[in-house]
Amino acid sequence: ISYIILKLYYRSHLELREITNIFYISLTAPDAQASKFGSLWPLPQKVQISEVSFKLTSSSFKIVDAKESSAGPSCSLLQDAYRRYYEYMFGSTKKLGLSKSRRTGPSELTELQVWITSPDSECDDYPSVTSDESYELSVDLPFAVLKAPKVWGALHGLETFSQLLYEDEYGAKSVNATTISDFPRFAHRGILLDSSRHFLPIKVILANLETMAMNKFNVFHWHIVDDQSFPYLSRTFPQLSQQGAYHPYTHVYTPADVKMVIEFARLRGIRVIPEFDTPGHTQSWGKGQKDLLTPCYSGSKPSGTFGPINPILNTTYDFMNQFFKEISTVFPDAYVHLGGDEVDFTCWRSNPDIQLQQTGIILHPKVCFSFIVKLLDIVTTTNKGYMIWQEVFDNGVKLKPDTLIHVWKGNQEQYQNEMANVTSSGYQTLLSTPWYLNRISYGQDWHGYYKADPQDFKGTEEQKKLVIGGEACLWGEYVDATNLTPRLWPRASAVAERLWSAKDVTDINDAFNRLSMHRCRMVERGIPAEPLFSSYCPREYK
Ligand code: CP6
Repeated sequence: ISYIILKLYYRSHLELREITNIFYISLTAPDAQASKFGSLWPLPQKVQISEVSFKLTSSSFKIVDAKESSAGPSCSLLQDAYRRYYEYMFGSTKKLGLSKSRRTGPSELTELQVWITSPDSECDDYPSVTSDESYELSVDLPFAVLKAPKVWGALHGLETFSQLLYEDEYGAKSVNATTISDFPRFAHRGILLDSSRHFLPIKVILANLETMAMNKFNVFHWHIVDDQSFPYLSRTFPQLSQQGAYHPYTHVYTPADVKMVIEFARLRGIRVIPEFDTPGHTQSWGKGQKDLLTPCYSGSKPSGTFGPINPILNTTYDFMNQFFKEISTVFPDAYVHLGGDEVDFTCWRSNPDIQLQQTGIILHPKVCFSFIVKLLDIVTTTNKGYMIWQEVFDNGVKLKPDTLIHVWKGNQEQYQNEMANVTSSGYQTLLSTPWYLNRISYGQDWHGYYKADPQDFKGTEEQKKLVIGGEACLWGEYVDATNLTPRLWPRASAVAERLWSAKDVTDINDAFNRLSMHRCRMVERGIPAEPLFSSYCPREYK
């Protein structure tokens, strides 16, 4: 009986929501909280919002291809996006047939025309680090126009347009006459998720990709395997996940799952870069691949434990060759992340065969070198570029000139020195150190994320140009499907604005006001993003 009562209460609760919707729809945030940029996040490069406002109605409003556009009805990436954004703006899919019969008011905006201006829209391509993400948006009568050279800019422009909508005091959808010209400050704006410490169900990954698009992030760095588990189902080496995943069927990403993630991301202008971290962080690999890991010794006998990948066996490199050949075909992005961080040398040091190869001298970083040099050669033969954690650079490994060095360690002074060193050696770099979102503390820690600037270090203009962006990292030791989304959002949104908006967008009060509204928007769109501070959202009900 109590179960039935609970169920009834839950239903009446839902109905109440409908009722309160009618009466309280006009609640808006107090004026003192308003930014002159409304709820735009991340802030576009150039924005002009006028006082003139137009109404929009779900029955009349349409998103259409401009006549001159190089992408038409056959571009499903855009058609999909129109549907998505129509739903975000009006709460449901358009009912066909209604639009023609209704008369429209004098100051009603009825159309957003999307115009891809370059002859090649790139509709069927994958996004890359050189993709043109710029767009221009003009909201005016008789229709709004979104111009972009490529579909990637159009996707961002649709998000921006949807952020311009607000409800007037009667709850009617409105938009002000606006001109926006926008492009990203950095080309690489990423989120790292870790699916090894906890398995992340596909739907959590997809919800995260959807939220990334709302924040104009464009790289999903998939730290897919690590010591704790190996959920990647390899066609070539199925025993890796068979033995190394938390569960061989339920806690794996099948080829179909991976394809789905990559396509879902592509439709949102997001690249998927997988990380297969070696030679350390590979305990789970050892379960399904015999002799891959180094046997550790205690004195003259094997201790039964294993260390990093065994760098002195030819079989190691045969395996690596086949494995990365597969990875290069499964993941279409031009880059893979090869890790190389936190290699523990004690096991290598204990192993007599490795000692022998070193002729007794303690040169264990050299062993690591030789492994990484060989791995880099292998990956180069698959025609991929690579990213690596900063340790590989710190150890002086010779790298291809197009290698991306991912900085993750140290305090502010240390990471700024690292950025200076990496760029003075001519390498491109990405920053993550100030954006370890897995670290939590009481209070508004997003302030720190917001203030960090990846180009703040001592160096020439040339060096600053080598900084191609950064990534917010959410390592998985304390995160699974239950808490991932609220822990990531809206804290990662602070990083999103730092990487997209102009360098001088630093007003923390204005940011707070816009981000509070942006967070409410994410909640309204079904993303359980946590609050920034004591507050309420205009459309939340008991
Ligand atoms: N796993 C791997 C990790 C971390 C790294 N690599 C890590 C280190 C320190 C913190 C958080 C995460 N868990 N493979 C470092 C790049 Cl605070």
